[in-house]
Amino acid sequence: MSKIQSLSRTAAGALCASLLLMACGGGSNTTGSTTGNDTTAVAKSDTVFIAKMQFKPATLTVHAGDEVVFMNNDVVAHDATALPDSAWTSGKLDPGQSWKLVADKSTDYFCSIHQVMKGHLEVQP
Ligand SMILES: [Cu+2]
Repeated sequence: MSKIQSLSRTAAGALCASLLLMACGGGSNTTGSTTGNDTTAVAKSDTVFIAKMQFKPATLTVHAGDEVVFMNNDVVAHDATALPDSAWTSGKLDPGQSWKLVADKSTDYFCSIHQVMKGHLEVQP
């Protein structure tokens, strides 16, 4: 069992490495011919993991329009709810569930189920 796992991990690592190489190759081929600002318009996706009664990272910095995924990796249900006015909420996320938010403006947030759990989303223009 452990042998199979380490084999597949190696395969995944090799795949990642070759993808990285391809990405690098593509980038260097096109750098001279495309306008330099293209990448700033591409929305990214970042993830806040929920585990052991904490949001990780506790402060996440993104750009407006980026996607923020809240992923519950804990063994109990949580949510993510904007403070102080509940401008948005994930609703209850059971273990293994996730929820996506498109970042709009900076805000504190918390878990309304466990109100000591707090996080901050820093949104840059
Ligand atoms: Cu919670």
